[in-house]
Amino acid sequence: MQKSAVAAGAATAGVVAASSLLSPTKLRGQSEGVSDPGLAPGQSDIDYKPVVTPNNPKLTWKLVDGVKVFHLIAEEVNHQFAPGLMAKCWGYNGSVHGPTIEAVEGDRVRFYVTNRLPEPTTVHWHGIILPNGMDGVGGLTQRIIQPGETYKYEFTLRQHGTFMYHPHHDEMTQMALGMMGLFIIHPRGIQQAPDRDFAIMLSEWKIAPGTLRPDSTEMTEFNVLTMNAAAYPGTDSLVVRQGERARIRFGNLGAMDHHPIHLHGYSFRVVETDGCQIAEPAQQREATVLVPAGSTRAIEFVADAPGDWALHCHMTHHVMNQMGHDSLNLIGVNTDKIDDTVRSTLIPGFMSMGGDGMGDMGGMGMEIPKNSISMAGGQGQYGPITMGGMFTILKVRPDITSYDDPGWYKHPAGTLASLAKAEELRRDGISEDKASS
Ligand SMILES: [Cu+2]
Repeated sequence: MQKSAVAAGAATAGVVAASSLLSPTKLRGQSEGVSDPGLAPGQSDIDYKPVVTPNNPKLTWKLVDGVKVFHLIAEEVNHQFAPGLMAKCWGYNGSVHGPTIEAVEGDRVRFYVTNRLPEPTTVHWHGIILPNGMDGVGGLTQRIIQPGETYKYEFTLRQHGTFMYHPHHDEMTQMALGMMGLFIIHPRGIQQAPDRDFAIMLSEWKIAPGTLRPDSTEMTEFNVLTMNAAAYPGTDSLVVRQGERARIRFGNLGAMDHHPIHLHGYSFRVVETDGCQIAEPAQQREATVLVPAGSTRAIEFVADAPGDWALHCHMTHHVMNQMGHDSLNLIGVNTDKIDDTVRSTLIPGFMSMGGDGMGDMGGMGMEIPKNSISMAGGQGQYGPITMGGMFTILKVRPDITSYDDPGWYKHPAGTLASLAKAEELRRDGISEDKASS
């Protein structure tokens, strides 16, 4: 494709279609990869507004003869999911997940991939329109990259949206150990860009309490659920100034689960599925967006309501950390005798948990195995927050001058749930003795 033809396509692309640089009648072939030089490299804050990836770095690049050149190094990484939980994972460039790749529609990109793992790997560019031989499927479209080797991928970006990258060799092992990343392609021009643009990769892990290796053979019992490889309270908040237009992109490369991601306080529009923009009349308004395995979704909303708004997976076991899994069901059980017996015969100081529910476990500071995190999250301004894992906080504030974490929201008088006063109960005819009065 000639540069002028690409430019003409880009000028009319707008928000219409992800594959806007492709003529619908043009057949895509193997030659396009080498004959398509792309456009002039897109520049930050001129051609695009950078995305924010909480808890995760960006992949840097350099310009060589008009091509953006990136270098991914697949390697073992000691990764912290939250304070108190480390694991030996596999990632890229010292990061788990891999750094976010960010580029612009029309860019020509070249990726060098160096394999420092003990086994072969490849990189697949998930959702991206490219020549077949650049698709990164070991055995099918390329030879696998042996330990110590460096491979080269090169193509021109012909779409914009939210995409991903991951190995396509020994996927079960390599992705369970953390090898995945976001690949954001911006449209050319910042006119349409939201004020705040966040991107979050969802994933799931099995890390037995006290161990250091994620278990890649696990099929169902995942006990560390993450956003950008962080489990709450390790997740960074998403900070937005009141009134700004915000976009949040989600990708899901977890092994087995789909994640219904719920945002409190807002109804948002689902604006993108798998890197394809949805025309405005067809955008669904929702409060929960399902992000299936192997998919991306993007939502947008005007952040008109100030506050600390929970943003989390609505699978209740996906907002639990390690110690909430595989425990005994003691709901309704009087555990006094069990505790006495265990203390006197087995473990001095033993205390069973869960007879009255599990909410206490967030705040008890009970002793847990080395290198593990308690089932529930952190401490909020009003007490323990009993969610961990795939949970973070959207912090919307008026008149902030920086996007540093602003701390807890100060609730204006009369806008905070509080203990009912006796005169209020009397006034409204509420009897605490008779539930059905
Ligand atoms: Cu989930």
